[in-house]
Amino acid sequence: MTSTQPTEATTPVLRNDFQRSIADYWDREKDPVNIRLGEVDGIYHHHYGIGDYSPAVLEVPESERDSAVIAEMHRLETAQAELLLDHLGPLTAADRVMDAGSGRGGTSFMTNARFGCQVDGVTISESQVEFANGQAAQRKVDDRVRFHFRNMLDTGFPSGSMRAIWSNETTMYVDLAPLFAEFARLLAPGARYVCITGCYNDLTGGRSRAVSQIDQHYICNIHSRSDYFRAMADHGLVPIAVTDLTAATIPYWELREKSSVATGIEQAFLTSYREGSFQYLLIVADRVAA
Ligand code: GPP
Ligand code: MG
Repeated sequence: MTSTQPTEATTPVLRNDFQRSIADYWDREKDPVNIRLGEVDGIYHHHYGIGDYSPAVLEVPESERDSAVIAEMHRLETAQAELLLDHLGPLTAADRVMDAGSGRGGTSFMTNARFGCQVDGVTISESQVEFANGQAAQRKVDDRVRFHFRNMLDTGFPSGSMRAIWSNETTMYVDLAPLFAEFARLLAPGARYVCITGCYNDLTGGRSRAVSQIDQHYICNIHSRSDYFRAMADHGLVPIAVTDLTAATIPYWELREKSSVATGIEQAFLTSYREGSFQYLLIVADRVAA
């Protein structure tokens, strides 16, 4: 059986000022759009939603409308994570998987609940590590679900130890070549990588104004669609399914724009998705031995 503890990574967790600024952002982050949604059922997400919202939530009496909208947004975010999980398996309790950029742990807990597998989440935010490990203890799964202050570019986990890896809206924080090199090292032959991401559309050219606004808002660097497939091909990650979720995520942003927890970035997402300069993709790939 492989060790559950990371071995020593070869570099410091935070490698440069850019990574320190990202860690600082997430260490401080306590936005109601994430906290209030998480409080609905104790699953805290750091990603967006898919599927149609029920228009009825906008018609409930005013005193309860805010809570109804929050619960509906949370339902759409959970539906997004469920779709990601649909592509991770089959997994068993004997398997070990990694959440690359694990946030407050939402997708990790859902994965453990569905498959019983061991989950290691990595994030460069120490506050997120502390929060998510607290959640694991509270949920009594801390023997199976663990969060680590680790850099997903250099996790320190043993080679070939992971049966699956996912990144749920985190790849825009790193360069894809070193990221997929690390994933290829960690994944056993035939193991699965699932990526949900926003990427800019090569067909419409470079970064649109709205895409640049999203980059600035989150201090990230959104990659192009072609960047993903080139970097995957270069690192033995062979796509088996690609789903364009752009149309499916627009309703989430329309509801979020009307909600009390809107953050101001909603228009940039709606504009870029509607004009076609930005795409919300699910990419499923298998690790093929080099
Ligand atoms: C959402 O996290 C995801 C990111 C910050 C990465 C950017 C994603 C893209 C698809 C471009 P969140 O749930 O913490 O964001 P928010 O606080 O806006 O809800
Ligand atoms: Mg959010």
